[in-house]
Amino acid sequence: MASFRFLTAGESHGPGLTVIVDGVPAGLRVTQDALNRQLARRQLGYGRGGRMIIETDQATILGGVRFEKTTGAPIALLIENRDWKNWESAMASGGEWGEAAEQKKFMRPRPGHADLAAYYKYGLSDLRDALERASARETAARTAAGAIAREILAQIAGIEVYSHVTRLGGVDVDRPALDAEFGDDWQSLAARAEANDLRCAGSDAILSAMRARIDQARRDGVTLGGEVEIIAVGAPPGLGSYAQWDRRLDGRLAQAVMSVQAVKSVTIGAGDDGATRAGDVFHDEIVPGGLSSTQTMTLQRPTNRAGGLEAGVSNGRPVIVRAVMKPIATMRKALASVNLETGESEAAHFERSDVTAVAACGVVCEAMTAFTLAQALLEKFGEDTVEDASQALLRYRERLRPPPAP
Ligand code: EPS
Repeated sequence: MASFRFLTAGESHGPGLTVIVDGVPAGLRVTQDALNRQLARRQLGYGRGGRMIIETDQATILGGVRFEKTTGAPIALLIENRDWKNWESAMASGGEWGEAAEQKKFMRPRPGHADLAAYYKYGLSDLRDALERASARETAARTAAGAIAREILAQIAGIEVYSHVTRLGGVDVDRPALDAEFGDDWQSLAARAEANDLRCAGSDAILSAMRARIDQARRDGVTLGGEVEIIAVGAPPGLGSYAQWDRRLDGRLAQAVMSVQAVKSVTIGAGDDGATRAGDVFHDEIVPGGLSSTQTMTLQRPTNRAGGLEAGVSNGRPVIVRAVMKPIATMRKALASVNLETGESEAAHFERSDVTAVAACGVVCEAMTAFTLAQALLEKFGEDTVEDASQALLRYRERLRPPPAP
Protein backbone atom coordinates (compact mmCIF):
# COMPACT_ATOMS: atom_id res chain seq x y z
CA MET A 1 0.00 0.00 0.00
CA ALA A 2 1.25 3.49 -0.82
CA SER A 3 2.46 5.49 2.16
CA PHE A 4 1.28 8.74 0.61
CA ARG A 5 -2.39 9.19 1.44
CA PHE A 6 -4.78 11.68 2.95
CA LEU A 7 -7.92 11.75 5.03
CA THR A 8 -10.32 14.65 5.52
CA ALA A 9 -12.85 15.39 8.25
CA GLY A 10 -15.24 18.21 8.96
CA GLU A 11 -18.68 19.49 7.99
CA SER A 12 -19.70 22.23 5.58
CA HIS A 13 -21.10 24.41 8.38
CA GLY A 14 -19.01 23.08 11.23
CA PRO A 15 -15.99 24.90 12.68
CA GLY A 16 -13.75 23.84 9.81
CA LEU A 17 -12.26 21.15 7.62
CA THR A 18 -9.22 19.16 8.66
CA VAL A 19 -6.82 17.14 6.54
CA ILE A 20 -4.08 14.73 7.46
CA VAL A 21 -1.62 14.12 4.64
CA ASP A 22 0.56 11.15 5.49
CA GLY A 23 3.67 9.72 3.83
CA VAL A 24 5.00 13.03 2.54
CA PRO A 25 8.77 12.71 1.95
CA ALA A 26 11.06 14.77 4.12
CA GLY A 27 12.72 17.82 2.61
CA LEU A 28 9.78 19.05 0.52
CA ARG A 29 9.30 22.80 0.48
CA VAL A 30 5.73 23.52 1.58
CA THR A 31 4.42 27.00 2.32
CA GLN A 32 1.05 28.18 3.51
CA ASP A 33 1.02 30.53 0.50
CA ALA A 34 1.28 27.64 -1.96
CA LEU A 35 -1.67 25.92 -0.30
CA ASN A 36 -3.72 29.12 -0.17
CA ARG A 37 -3.10 29.85 -3.85
CA GLN A 38 -4.78 26.56 -4.76
CA LEU A 39 -7.61 27.19 -2.31
CA ALA A 40 -8.24 30.59 -3.89
CA ARG A 41 -8.40 29.04 -7.38
CA ARG A 42 -11.09 26.62 -6.17
CA GLN A 43 -13.26 29.48 -4.93
CA LEU A 44 -13.53 31.28 -8.25
CA GLY A 45 -15.90 30.81 -11.12
CA TYR A 46 -18.86 32.46 -12.80
CA GLY A 47 -22.00 30.90 -11.35
CA ARG A 48 -20.79 30.25 -7.82
CA GLY A 49 -23.18 31.01 -4.98
CA GLY A 50 -23.22 33.09 -1.80
CA ARG A 51 -20.94 30.85 0.23
CA MET A 52 -17.89 31.84 -1.78
CA ILE A 53 -18.47 35.47 -0.79
CA ILE A 54 -18.44 34.50 2.88
CA GLU A 55 -15.32 32.32 2.72
CA THR A 56 -11.69 33.17 1.98
CA ASP A 57 -10.23 29.71 2.43
CA GLN A 58 -6.89 29.60 4.21
CA ALA A 59 -5.01 26.48 5.27
CA THR A 60 -3.21 26.58 8.60
CA ILE A 61 -0.41 24.04 8.92
CA LEU A 62 -0.65 22.34 12.31
CA GLY A 63 2.13 19.79 11.98
CA GLY A 64 4.67 18.06 9.75
CA VAL A 65 6.38 21.20 8.41
CA ARG A 66 9.20 23.24 10.01
CA PHE A 67 10.59 26.40 8.45
CA GLU A 68 8.82 25.56 5.17
CA LYS A 69 10.31 22.05 4.92
CA THR A 70 8.50 18.77 5.54
CA THR A 71 9.97 16.52 8.23
CA GLY A 72 8.52 13.16 7.15
CA ALA A 73 5.84 13.42 9.83
CA PRO A 74 2.14 13.55 8.87
CA ILE A 75 1.05 17.01 7.76
CA ALA A 76 -2.04 18.28 9.55
CA LEU A 77 -4.04 21.14 8.03
CA LEU A 78 -7.01 23.18 9.19
CA ILE A 79 -9.30 25.24 6.97
CA GLU A 80 -11.69 27.22 9.09
CA ASN A 81 -15.27 27.83 7.97
CA ARG A 82 -16.08 31.50 8.35
CA ASP A 83 -19.75 30.59 8.02
CA TRP A 84 -19.48 28.66 11.31
CA LYS A 85 -20.41 31.76 13.26
CA ASN A 86 -23.86 31.60 11.65
CA TRP A 87 -24.28 27.91 12.48
CA GLU A 88 -22.78 27.47 15.94
CA SER A 89 -26.08 26.63 17.63
CA ALA A 90 -27.45 24.43 14.84
CA MET A 91 -24.20 22.51 14.35
CA ALA A 92 -22.81 22.36 17.90
CA SER A 93 -20.90 19.20 18.79
CA GLY A 94 -22.05 19.40 22.41
CA GLY A 95 -25.19 20.35 24.33
CA GLU A 96 -28.75 19.42 23.49
CA TRP A 97 -30.86 19.47 20.31
CA GLY A 98 -32.63 22.83 20.34
CA GLU A 99 -34.57 25.40 18.36
CA ALA A 100 -31.64 26.28 16.06
CA ALA A 101 -31.11 22.66 15.05
CA GLU A 102 -34.84 22.16 14.59
CA GLN A 103 -35.00 25.11 12.20
CA LYS A 104 -32.21 23.69 10.03
CA LYS A 105 -33.60 20.17 10.01
CA PHE A 106 -35.00 18.80 6.75
CA MET A 107 -36.42 15.45 5.65
CA ARG A 108 -37.17 16.06 1.95
CA PRO A 109 -34.22 14.40 0.15
CA ARG A 110 -32.75 16.15 -2.89
CA PRO A 111 -32.67 13.79 -5.89
CA GLY A 112 -29.03 13.33 -6.89
CA HIS A 113 -27.57 14.27 -3.51
CA ALA A 114 -26.56 12.06 -0.60
CA ASP A 115 -29.71 12.64 1.45
CA LEU A 116 -31.73 9.54 0.55
CA ALA A 117 -28.71 7.24 0.45
CA ALA A 118 -27.75 8.43 3.92
CA TYR A 119 -31.32 8.00 5.19
CA TYR A 120 -31.18 4.32 4.22
CA LYS A 121 -27.58 3.74 5.20
CA TYR A 122 -27.27 5.62 8.49
CA GLY A 123 -30.90 5.76 9.59
CA LEU A 124 -30.78 9.54 9.97
CA SER A 125 -33.61 11.48 11.55
CA ASP A 126 -32.22 14.76 10.14
CA LEU A 127 -30.87 14.72 6.60
CA ARG A 128 -28.64 17.67 7.50
CA ASP A 129 -26.22 15.12 8.92
CA ALA A 130 -25.77 13.86 5.36
CA LEU A 131 -25.77 17.25 3.67
CA GLU A 132 -23.06 18.56 5.93
CA ARG A 133 -20.52 15.88 5.14
CA ALA A 134 -21.51 15.10 1.54
CA SER A 135 -21.34 18.80 0.57
CA ALA A 136 -18.74 19.73 -1.99
CA ARG A 137 -17.33 22.05 0.64
CA GLU A 138 -15.09 19.05 1.45
CA THR A 139 -13.29 19.68 -1.82
CA ALA A 140 -11.46 22.57 -0.13
CA ALA A 141 -9.72 19.95 2.02
CA ARG A 142 -8.87 17.86 -1.04
CA THR A 143 -7.50 20.92 -2.78
CA ALA A 144 -5.16 21.59 0.14
CA ALA A 145 -3.94 17.97 0.12
CA GLY A 146 -3.55 18.21 -3.64
CA ALA A 147 -1.41 21.33 -3.23
CA ILE A 148 1.11 19.21 -1.31
CA ALA A 149 0.94 16.54 -4.02
CA ARG A 150 1.67 19.24 -6.61
CA GLU A 151 4.81 20.21 -4.70
CA ILE A 152 5.95 16.56 -4.69
CA LEU A 153 5.42 16.33 -8.45
CA ALA A 154 7.09 19.67 -9.20
CA GLN A 155 10.06 19.39 -6.86
CA ILE A 156 10.97 15.76 -7.63
CA ALA A 157 10.07 15.48 -11.29
CA GLY A 158 9.11 18.89 -12.69
CA ILE A 159 5.57 17.63 -13.35
CA GLU A 160 2.86 20.31 -13.65
CA VAL A 161 -0.88 19.72 -13.56
CA TYR A 162 -3.34 21.97 -15.41
CA SER A 163 -7.04 21.95 -16.22
CA HIS A 164 -9.61 23.80 -18.26
CA VAL A 165 -13.34 23.72 -18.84
CA THR A 166 -14.28 22.17 -22.19
CA ARG A 167 -18.10 22.06 -21.92
CA LEU A 168 -20.66 23.84 -19.80
CA GLY A 169 -24.43 23.50 -19.85
CA GLY A 170 -24.46 22.43 -23.49
CA VAL A 171 -21.94 25.02 -24.75
CA ASP A 172 -18.73 23.33 -25.96
CA VAL A 173 -15.32 24.77 -26.77
CA ASP A 174 -14.27 24.49 -30.42
CA ARG A 175 -11.87 21.59 -29.89
CA PRO A 176 -10.26 21.54 -33.37
CA ALA A 177 -9.61 25.30 -33.00
CA LEU A 178 -7.95 24.82 -29.61
CA ASP A 179 -5.85 21.90 -30.88
CA ALA A 180 -4.77 23.95 -33.91
CA GLU A 181 -3.83 26.94 -31.77
CA PHE A 182 -2.10 25.22 -28.85
CA GLY A 183 -1.15 21.71 -29.98
CA ASP A 184 0.78 20.24 -27.06
CA ASP A 185 1.44 23.61 -25.42
CA TRP A 186 -0.76 22.90 -22.42
CA GLN A 187 0.87 25.56 -20.32
CA SER A 188 -0.28 28.33 -22.67
CA LEU A 189 -3.73 26.84 -23.03
CA ALA A 190 -4.08 26.64 -19.25
CA ALA A 191 -2.82 30.22 -18.87
CA ARG A 192 -5.59 31.42 -21.21
CA ALA A 193 -8.18 29.46 -19.20
CA GLU A 194 -6.82 30.67 -15.88
CA ALA A 195 -7.29 34.28 -16.94
CA ASN A 196 -11.09 34.16 -17.03
CA ASP A 197 -13.88 33.36 -14.58
CA LEU A 198 -14.98 30.24 -16.45
CA ARG A 199 -11.47 28.69 -16.48
CA CYS A 200 -12.11 28.03 -20.17
CA ALA A 201 -9.69 28.54 -23.07
CA GLY A 202 -12.46 29.02 -25.65
CA SER A 203 -13.07 32.12 -27.74
CA ASP A 204 -14.80 35.21 -26.36
CA ALA A 205 -17.98 34.17 -28.19
CA ILE A 206 -17.96 30.79 -26.43
CA LEU A 207 -17.29 32.39 -23.04
CA SER A 208 -20.21 34.78 -23.63
CA ALA A 209 -22.48 31.89 -24.59
CA MET A 210 -21.50 30.01 -21.43
CA ARG A 211 -22.15 33.05 -19.22
CA ALA A 212 -25.54 33.62 -20.89
CA ARG A 213 -26.41 29.97 -20.27
CA ILE A 214 -25.49 30.36 -16.58
CA ASP A 215 -27.51 33.59 -16.28
CA GLN A 216 -30.52 31.85 -17.79
CA ALA A 217 -30.14 28.86 -15.46
CA ARG A 218 -29.96 31.22 -12.48
CA ARG A 219 -33.21 32.86 -13.57
CA ASP A 220 -34.79 29.43 -14.05
CA GLY A 221 -33.65 28.23 -10.63
CA VAL A 222 -31.74 25.29 -12.11
CA THR A 223 -28.11 24.20 -12.17
CA LEU A 224 -25.64 23.28 -14.91
CA GLY A 225 -22.95 20.64 -15.34
CA GLY A 226 -20.07 20.44 -17.74
CA GLU A 227 -16.76 18.86 -18.53
CA VAL A 228 -13.19 19.58 -17.49
CA GLU A 229 -9.95 18.31 -18.91
CA ILE A 230 -6.97 17.72 -16.62
CA ILE A 231 -3.48 17.51 -18.06
CA ALA A 232 -0.29 16.46 -16.27
CA VAL A 233 2.84 17.40 -18.19
CA GLY A 234 6.28 15.93 -17.50
CA ALA A 235 5.40 12.54 -16.00
CA PRO A 236 8.14 10.02 -16.83
CA PRO A 237 7.14 6.79 -18.53
CA GLY A 238 6.71 3.83 -16.20
CA LEU A 239 4.37 5.12 -13.48
CA GLY A 240 1.79 2.50 -12.53
CA SER A 241 1.88 -1.11 -13.66
CA TYR A 242 -0.05 -3.54 -15.84
CA ALA A 243 1.06 -6.43 -13.57
CA GLN A 244 -1.95 -6.27 -11.26
CA TRP A 245 -5.40 -4.67 -11.67
CA ASP A 246 -5.15 -2.35 -8.69
CA ARG A 247 -1.76 -1.01 -9.78
CA ARG A 248 -2.99 0.24 -13.16
CA LEU A 249 -2.62 4.00 -13.11
CA ASP A 250 -5.59 4.63 -15.42
CA GLY A 251 -7.86 2.83 -12.98
CA ARG A 252 -6.40 4.65 -10.01
CA LEU A 253 -6.83 8.04 -11.71
CA ALA A 254 -10.39 7.20 -12.68
CA GLN A 255 -11.25 6.26 -9.10
CA ALA A 256 -9.68 9.40 -7.67
CA VAL A 257 -11.38 11.74 -10.14
CA MET A 258 -14.72 9.91 -10.08
CA SER A 259 -14.76 10.33 -6.29
CA VAL A 260 -15.02 14.10 -6.67
CA GLN A 261 -18.50 15.26 -5.68
CA ALA A 262 -20.86 15.38 -8.70
CA VAL A 263 -18.42 13.77 -11.15
CA LYS A 264 -20.33 11.16 -13.16
CA SER A 265 -17.96 10.17 -15.94
CA VAL A 266 -14.19 9.93 -16.35
CA THR A 267 -12.35 9.33 -19.61
CA ILE A 268 -8.65 8.88 -20.27
CA GLY A 269 -7.43 10.62 -23.42
CA ALA A 270 -9.64 10.00 -26.44
CA GLY A 271 -11.11 6.94 -24.72
CA ASP A 272 -14.66 7.75 -25.82
CA ASP A 273 -13.60 7.52 -29.47
CA GLY A 274 -12.76 3.86 -28.93
CA ALA A 275 -16.41 3.07 -29.55
CA THR A 276 -16.36 4.58 -33.03
CA ARG A 277 -12.84 4.70 -34.45
CA ALA A 278 -10.98 1.77 -35.99
CA GLY A 279 -7.72 0.75 -34.35
CA ASP A 280 -5.50 2.33 -37.00
CA VAL A 281 -6.89 5.77 -36.18
CA PHE A 282 -7.23 5.20 -32.46
CA HIS A 283 -3.75 4.14 -31.34
CA ASP A 284 -0.62 6.31 -31.34
CA GLU A 285 2.17 5.26 -33.67
CA ILE A 286 5.77 4.94 -32.45
CA VAL A 287 8.34 6.67 -34.66
CA PRO A 288 12.08 7.34 -34.32
CA GLY A 289 12.74 10.72 -32.77
CA GLY A 290 16.35 11.18 -33.88
CA LEU A 291 19.46 11.37 -31.74
CA SER A 292 19.44 13.06 -28.36
CA SER A 293 22.21 15.39 -27.15
CA THR A 294 23.90 12.30 -25.68
CA GLN A 295 23.75 10.56 -29.07
CA THR A 296 21.13 8.02 -28.02
CA MET A 297 18.09 7.30 -30.12
CA THR A 298 14.80 8.79 -28.97
CA LEU A 299 11.26 7.77 -29.78
CA GLN A 300 8.27 9.95 -30.55
CA ARG A 301 4.52 9.54 -30.34
CA PRO A 302 3.12 12.10 -32.77
CA THR A 303 -0.39 11.70 -31.38
CA ASN A 304 -1.59 11.23 -27.80
CA ARG A 305 -4.98 9.60 -28.08
CA ALA A 306 -4.02 7.25 -25.27
CA GLY A 307 -3.89 10.24 -22.92
CA GLY A 308 -0.37 9.35 -21.78
CA LEU A 309 -1.35 5.91 -20.49
CA GLU A 310 -0.97 2.53 -22.14
CA ALA A 311 -1.69 -0.70 -20.24
CA GLY A 312 -2.20 1.36 -17.11
CA VAL A 313 1.36 2.70 -17.29
CA SER A 314 2.42 6.27 -18.11
CA ASN A 315 4.18 6.50 -21.48
CA GLY A 316 5.90 9.86 -21.13
CA ARG A 317 3.28 11.86 -23.02
CA PRO A 318 1.00 14.26 -21.14
CA VAL A 319 -1.50 12.41 -18.97
CA ILE A 320 -4.98 13.56 -20.00
CA VAL A 321 -8.12 12.89 -17.97
CA ARG A 322 -11.57 14.26 -18.71
CA ALA A 323 -14.35 14.41 -16.16
CA VAL A 324 -18.02 15.27 -16.55
CA MET A 325 -19.64 17.01 -13.60
CA LYS A 326 -23.39 16.64 -13.35
CA PRO A 327 -25.57 19.67 -12.53
CA ILE A 328 -25.53 20.33 -8.76
CA ALA A 329 -28.42 18.56 -7.06
CA THR A 330 -29.47 21.50 -4.86
CA MET A 331 -31.95 23.58 -6.91
CA ARG A 332 -34.36 26.43 -6.31
CA LYS A 333 -36.61 24.77 -8.91
CA ALA A 334 -36.76 21.73 -6.68
CA LEU A 335 -37.64 18.30 -8.07
CA ALA A 336 -40.34 16.09 -6.65
CA SER A 337 -39.45 14.32 -3.45
CA VAL A 338 -41.12 12.75 -0.44
CA ASN A 339 -41.24 13.99 3.13
CA LEU A 340 -39.71 11.01 4.88
CA GLU A 341 -41.55 11.78 8.12
CA THR A 342 -45.03 11.94 6.59
CA GLY A 343 -44.69 9.92 3.39
CA GLU A 344 -46.32 12.83 1.53
CA SER A 345 -45.13 14.05 -1.85
CA GLU A 346 -43.27 17.39 -1.44
CA ALA A 347 -40.67 19.44 -3.28
CA ALA A 348 -37.06 18.58 -2.44
CA HIS A 349 -35.17 20.63 0.12
CA PHE A 350 -33.47 23.78 -1.18
CA GLU A 351 -30.87 25.96 0.41
CA ARG A 352 -28.17 28.23 -0.96
CA SER A 353 -26.27 26.61 -3.82
CA ASP A 354 -24.18 27.33 -6.88
CA VAL A 355 -25.70 27.55 -10.36
CA THR A 356 -22.57 25.81 -11.57
CA ALA A 357 -19.19 24.90 -10.13
CA VAL A 358 -17.52 23.30 -13.15
CA ALA A 359 -14.63 25.79 -13.02
CA ALA A 360 -13.96 24.81 -9.41
CA CYS A 361 -14.40 21.13 -10.25
CA GLY A 362 -11.40 21.45 -12.58
CA VAL A 363 -9.22 22.63 -9.70
CA VAL A 364 -10.42 19.77 -7.49
CA CYS A 365 -9.85 17.20 -10.26
CA GLU A 366 -6.34 18.62 -10.67
CA ALA A 367 -5.80 17.98 -6.96
CA MET A 368 -6.99 14.37 -7.21
CA THR A 369 -4.91 13.79 -10.35
CA ALA A 370 -1.85 15.31 -8.67
CA PHE A 371 -2.41 13.16 -5.61
CA THR A 372 -2.64 9.94 -7.64
CA LEU A 373 0.40 10.75 -9.76
CA ALA A 374 2.43 11.75 -6.70
CA GLN A 375 1.51 8.46 -5.07
CA ALA A 376 2.72 6.54 -8.14
CA LEU A 377 5.87 8.68 -8.36
CA LEU A 378 6.82 8.05 -4.73
CA GLU A 379 6.07 4.33 -5.04
CA LYS A 380 8.51 4.08 -7.93
CA PHE A 381 11.27 6.39 -6.77
CA GLY A 382 11.19 6.27 -2.98
CA GLU A 383 8.96 7.71 -0.30
CA ASP A 384 11.35 8.88 2.41
CA THR A 385 13.13 11.97 1.17
CA VAL A 386 12.84 14.31 -1.80
CA GLU A 387 16.57 13.93 -2.39
CA ASP A 388 16.45 10.11 -2.60
CA ALA A 389 13.48 10.19 -4.97
CA SER A 390 15.10 12.84 -7.18
CA GLN A 391 18.32 10.83 -7.43
CA ALA A 392 16.41 7.64 -8.21
CA LEU A 393 14.51 9.44 -10.97
CA LEU A 394 17.78 10.72 -12.49
CA ARG A 395 19.24 7.19 -12.53
CA TYR A 396 16.03 5.86 -14.05
CA ARG A 397 16.08 8.47 -16.79
CA GLU A 398 19.67 7.39 -17.55
CA ARG A 399 18.56 3.85 -18.29
CA LEU A 400 15.52 4.93 -20.30
CA ARG A 401 17.32 4.42 -23.53
CA PRO A 402 15.67 2.62 -26.42
CA PRO A 403 17.84 0.24 -28.47
CA PRO A 404 20.33 1.89 -30.80
CA ALA A 405 19.09 2.65 -34.30
CA PRO A 406 19.80 -0.21 -36.75
C1 EPS B 1 -19.30 24.60 -1.37
C2 EPS B 1 -19.90 25.04 -0.24
C3 EPS B 1 -21.32 24.83 -0.05
C4 EPS B 1 -22.07 24.91 -1.39
C5 EPS B 1 -21.50 23.99 -2.45
C6 EPS B 1 -20.01 23.91 -2.46
O1 EPS B 1 -21.68 25.82 0.84
P1 EPS B 1 -23.17 26.18 1.30
O2 EPS B 1 -23.90 24.87 1.39
O3 EPS B 1 -22.97 26.84 2.64
O4 EPS B 1 -23.69 27.12 0.28
O5 EPS B 1 -21.98 26.22 -1.89
O6 EPS B 1 -21.97 22.69 -2.31
C7 EPS B 1 -23.16 22.33 -2.82
C8 EPS B 1 -23.97 23.14 -3.45
C9 EPS B 1 -23.54 20.94 -2.65
O7 EPS B 1 -24.70 20.60 -3.00
O8 EPS B 1 -22.74 20.15 -2.14
C10 EPS B 1 -17.85 24.80 -1.56
O9 EPS B 1 -17.12 25.26 -0.63
O10 EPS B 1 -17.38 24.50 -2.66
